[in-house]
Amino acid sequence: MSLINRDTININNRGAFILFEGCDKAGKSTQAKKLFEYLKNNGHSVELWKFPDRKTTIGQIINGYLANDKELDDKAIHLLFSANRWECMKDMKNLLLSGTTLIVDRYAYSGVSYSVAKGLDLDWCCLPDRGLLSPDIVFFMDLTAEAAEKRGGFGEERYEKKSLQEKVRKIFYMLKEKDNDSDSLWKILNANQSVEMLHKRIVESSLKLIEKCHQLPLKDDLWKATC
Ligand code: NYM
Ligand code: MG
Repeated sequence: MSLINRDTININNRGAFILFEGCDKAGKSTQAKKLFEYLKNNGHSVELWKFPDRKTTIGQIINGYLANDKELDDKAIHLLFSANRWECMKDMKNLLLSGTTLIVDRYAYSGVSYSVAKGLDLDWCCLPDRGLLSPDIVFFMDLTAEAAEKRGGFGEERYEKKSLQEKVRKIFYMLKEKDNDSDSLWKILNANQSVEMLHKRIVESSLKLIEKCHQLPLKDDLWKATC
């Protein structure tokens, strides 16, 4: 009997789902881009994604909201952020299964952290994202709100206020606990280090992860065990 069934063919050599999370101005986009360039230049099949994806129809509404051009109910905007992820799931899944590594700048953890910081219920906020693809690693770029405030551009968009960012940071930590992080999914990085030092650490972990993911099934079970 052949030991290779359809599932093993599907999971063989899949790409890794590498997620960057954190508060505003923590350096996520800088590190995500540097990792993307590194992997691309070293022969990996890799794509860089960012949420919210402001290019889609839903993303344009989100963009208007973040730019303070549009007012929306807190629950309505929460659901739109989630829908903006769901509309990308099929493409993300196909890319991962075809062997492309995805570097993703923000995801459902941001979705819940910002909405709960505004006062919405944690369980209610997690539910719409339940069953999304699960990341293989979460690089959490950790920065205090005081340090973020000193970085360029802080305060331009909705949510970029010190008091809200402090709450958001605490909720990220709550979500880490909620993940019952037995597989060391989360890597907490002190975002107040030099860009190059952080990059080196991120590259090391990512290369190991990409190797490991070749043998692992892809999971669409985000928060299924916890909510
Ligand atoms: N944000 C992002 C949310 O409130 N919910 C979400 O689901 C996501 C993905 O959008 N302040 C917030 C966090 C940010 C803002 O993201 C825009 P960025 O990465 O700063 O462009
Ligand atoms: Mg921002």
